[in-house]
Amino acid sequence: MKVLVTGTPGTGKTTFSQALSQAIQSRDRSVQIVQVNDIIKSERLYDEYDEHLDTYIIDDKKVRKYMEGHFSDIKSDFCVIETHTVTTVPKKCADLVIVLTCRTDVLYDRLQGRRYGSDKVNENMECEIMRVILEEAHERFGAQRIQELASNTVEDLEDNVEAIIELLF
Ligand code: DAT
Repeated sequence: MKVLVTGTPGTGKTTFSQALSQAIQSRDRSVQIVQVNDIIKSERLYDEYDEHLDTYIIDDKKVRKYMEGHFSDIKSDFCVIETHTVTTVPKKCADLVIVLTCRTDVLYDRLQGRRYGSDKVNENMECEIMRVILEEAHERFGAQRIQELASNTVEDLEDNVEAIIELLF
């Protein structure tokens, strides 16, 4: 079972993916977290690095091709794929798509806390306000596979893990 966790940077993908993976393991099932960003960097699946926005310019097709091969090697019961670029994930690599969303005031504080430059903060704030990733996920994977979850508080995190565990087991 492959679970894609996506959302604007700062919405809580890493935090949620780790909590979900722990909950899966505590039910005696194996799980692997795949961080698409790490793969893009380690396998050099990008075209260039944009210094101004502190971001990699990605060749989606190249990443999807690599991901297809990568997934055929994964033997764990569950795979949690984490990325904010849904277009890098092949359609068959996500049975369930979780889109985390965040209140703008909460997200702003989290992004500021990362000491991002103002352009990068603004870009990500706009991405969240315009619901860009949610829309891309709908286009790519269809509404039936998508769960949109609010990710503002620790209570949200606990509720979200519980809700997804109920769906998966
Ligand atoms: P992402 O992986 O989407 O970039 P993250 O998991 O690194 O986001 O989280 C960004 C920050 O927000 C980090 O300091 C942890 C915190 N955080 C994440 N989810 C949260 C939640 N549901 N409630 C409170 N804080 C949260």
